[in-house]
Amino acid sequence: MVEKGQTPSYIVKIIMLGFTRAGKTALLKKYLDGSFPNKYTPTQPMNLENKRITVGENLVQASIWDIGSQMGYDTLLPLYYKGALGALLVFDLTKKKSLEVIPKFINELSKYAPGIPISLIANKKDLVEDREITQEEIDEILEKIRKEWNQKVTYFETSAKDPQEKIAVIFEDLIQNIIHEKIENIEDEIFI
Ligand SMILES: Nc1nc2c(ncn2[C@@H]2O[C@H](COP(=O)(O)OP(=O)(O)OP(=O)(O)O)[C@@H](O)[C@H]2O)c(=O)[nH]1
Ligand SMILES: [Mg+2]
Repeated sequence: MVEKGQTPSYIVKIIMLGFTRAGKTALLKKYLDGSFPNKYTPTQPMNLENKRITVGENLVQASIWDIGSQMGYDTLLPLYYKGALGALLVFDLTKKKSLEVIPKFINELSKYAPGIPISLIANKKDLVEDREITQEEIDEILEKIRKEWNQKVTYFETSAKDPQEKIAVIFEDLIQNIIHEKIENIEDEIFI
C-alpha cells in the first residue's frame, strides 16, 4: 500500500511529441485535471508537469515534458530527449501531415533516447467527418516503427475533447511499460 507523503520509488521522464496542434497539451490537461480548452495556445518552448501514480507496490512520479512544436528550438532538442524513458507521439486524425512527420520523431528518438517504449496516439477521433488518415496508413507506420526502427510501440485512438474518453489509460499504460521494463532489467542484473 502506498502511504500519504511517501517518497516515489521511481521518477520517470516522459516526452510528448507531435505536429503542431495535434493535441499534446489538450491530452495532458485532460489527464491532469479533466478540462478541455477549446482555444489554442501554442506551447513555447515546452511545458513540464508532474503526476504521481501507483504501479503495483510502487509510487511513481511521472515527469511529463510536453514539447511545443514551434520551430526555432532545435538546439534544445537533445535536452528534451535526454533521459526520457518513454514517449507519447501524438498525431491528428484530421491532418495527414501530422502522421507524415512521425518518422522524424522516431529518428530523433533513436538518436537521443534509443529503445524506449513509445505510444503512438491518434487524437481528435471525435471529428469523424474530417478524418484524413486511414487505418492502413497507421498500420504501415506501426510496422515500420517495429521492424525498421526496432522500437516497442503501443497504439491508441482517442479524443481529448470527448468526455467519455479515458485519457488516463494512455499515460498509465506507458508508465507501467516503463516500470515493468525497469524492474525486469534490475532482476536481470541481480541474476547475472
Ligand atoms: N475536436 C477536437 N479538438 C481537439 C482535440 N484535441 C485538441 N484539440 C484542439 O486542437 C487545438 C490544438 O490543441 P493543443 O493541445 O494545443 O495542440 P498541441 O499539440 O499542444 O500544439 P503545440 O503546442 O503547437 O505543439 C486546440 O484548439 C484544441 O482545443 C480533440 O481531441 N478533438
Ligand atoms: Mg501544446
